[in-house]
Amino acid sequence: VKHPLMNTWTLWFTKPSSGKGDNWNDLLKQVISFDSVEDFWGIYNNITATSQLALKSDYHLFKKGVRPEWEDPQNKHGGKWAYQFKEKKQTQIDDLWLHVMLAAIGETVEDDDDGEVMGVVVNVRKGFYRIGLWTRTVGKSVPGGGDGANAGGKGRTPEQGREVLMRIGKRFKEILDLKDNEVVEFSGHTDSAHSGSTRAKAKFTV
Ligand code: M7G
Repeated sequence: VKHPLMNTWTLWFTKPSSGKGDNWNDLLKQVISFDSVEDFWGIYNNITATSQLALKSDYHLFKKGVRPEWEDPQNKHGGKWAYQFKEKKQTQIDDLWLHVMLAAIGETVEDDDDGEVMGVVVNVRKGFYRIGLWTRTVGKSVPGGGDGANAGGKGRTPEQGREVLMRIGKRFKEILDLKDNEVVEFSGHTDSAHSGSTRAKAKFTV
């Protein structure tokens, strides 16, 4: 008997660019989808550990039906919490990323009706790893919010929206096992898209 997850999740991989001609879409590949604890472990045990990936690789674990891109309709009003691990502690990053994935698929980052968590990401970069958690909103209500898992932001006041987002940020920080003085930053995807990079100005911090 398999233990079902609350959602079906899809693993994506960004392969490192081989040259100047590559664009984001050529590099981003869907790997596999799963909806049980057992299938997650089967996949996890058979893919390359983050610490063994080449520079500029990413893993993305997103709810099925959501592309791990700013442009996806379900992400375009959203943002992400992120932290950069500057010292490359290779053994640590594998544990951290595993914990983040388990928190995502085990739905322990948000409350049942938040509908905010879209997915989690790990980036392998020169000099650091970055782990991010993508949310549906930037802490205010969004147009066209649906039901159930799609209800993120619906009917919330700005204060409530902010609270949900901050709570998620705090839990994410705990999952990453960070100290009080290690700051996790939230930024909206529109800012990232405009600046052409993830290094957009942080809106909130925890
Ligand atoms: P990054 O991987 O988020 O951070 O973005 P980095 O700057 O530390 O490497 C790197 C680049 O990948 C961006 O400047 C974009 O060219 C591209 N990129 C990343 N994301 C998440 C997206 C996306 O969602 N959509 C598009 N079109 N490009 C993206």
